Amino acid sequence: MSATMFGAPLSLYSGKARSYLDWKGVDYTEVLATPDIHQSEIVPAVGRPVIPVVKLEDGTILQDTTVIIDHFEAASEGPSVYPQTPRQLLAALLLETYGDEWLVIPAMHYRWNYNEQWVYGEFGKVALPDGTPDEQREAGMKRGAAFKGFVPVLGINEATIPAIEASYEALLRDLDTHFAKHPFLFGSRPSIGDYGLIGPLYAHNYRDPASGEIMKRIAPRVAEWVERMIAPEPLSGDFLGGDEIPDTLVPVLHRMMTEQLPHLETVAQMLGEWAKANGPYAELPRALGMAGFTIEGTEGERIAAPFSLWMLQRALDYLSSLEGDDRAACETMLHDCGGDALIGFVMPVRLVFENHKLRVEAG
Ligand SMILES: N[C@@H](CCC(=O)N[C@@H](CS)C(=O)NCC(=O)O)C(=O)O
Repeated sequence: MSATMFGAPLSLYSGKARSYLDWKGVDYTEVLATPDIHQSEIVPAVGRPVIPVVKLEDGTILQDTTVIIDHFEAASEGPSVYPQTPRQLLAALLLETYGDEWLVIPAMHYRWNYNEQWVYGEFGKVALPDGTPDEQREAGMKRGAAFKGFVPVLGINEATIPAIEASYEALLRDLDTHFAKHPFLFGSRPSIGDYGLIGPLYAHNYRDPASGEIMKRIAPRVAEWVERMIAPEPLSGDFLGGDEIPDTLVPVLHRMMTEQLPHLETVAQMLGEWAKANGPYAELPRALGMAGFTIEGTEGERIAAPFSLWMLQRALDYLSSLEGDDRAACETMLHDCGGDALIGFVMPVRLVFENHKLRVEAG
């Protein structure tokens, strides 16, 4: 018996987990996360209908792609998706946070504003795998409505759409330049940063037809990277020597520091206030309210997700574990990509993600 992944073709985070498991050579079977599977397997174990979920041979349930990846990284001594050198590891952790928690904005924008009718059919294939296309479409519209509801709370609206598109297209061009020189972010091996980016850039922005057309037109080499990511040669490749951060990644990191980091600073402030009011033992809500952001000079507001700070905390913990030359090298890298605010970034409280729940660490 092998591990099972409950997922779906149209799901952002399923795409992230699947491409990792395939590169890692994990023996697993993917099972479509139908409503029956949610009811019998996922909700009883995780507490809510969410994918992807991995069920190990001994019945252990893993949820959250980062938890899934870390489980299989710890379980084997083979090649790792975590670079072993300071700048590459820090940059990779940051880019995982950027892909997972920020690029969901262009992913959801292009899905719902360019592919809405098509994607209802895709939701229907998961909700009612044996239904006729008409039945699937109807079921898909019901299921899809919940996801469409995320569009405005992610800050996607008439006022912000031009900026979201300008930023996304610039990102595609920057990545296209990068992938002209390197197969993956840090060389010939995919890193945890590549897995962060693949979620939005595969399931939504490559696989959704109208979005895929945009990617292939503006950035054909990004589409080729997606194709390498989803059909990998297991355990292959190496990270660049000398802890090199390719120059071509600086604009990508810079975009993260300009857009996502100031938003996360606001979320951190809100978390501090929430923790004062609620104490360490309360379970955190998925959103602490709405928090501002600026993309390409346009202001918007999106939900303030404390989970994004849990992701960032991983990078901050790594940075604060460093001393001497390693720390200096990372600080110079952050400075060069506009990330000075990360050097002094103080989490108001520590976050713990345990038993599928996010909470404030006591003490
Ligand atoms: N951070 C999580 C996110 C999982 C997630 O949000 N999955 C989406 C589908 S791609 C989902 O099931 N959303 C429904 C929900 O969370 O209510 C991960 O990395 O696994």
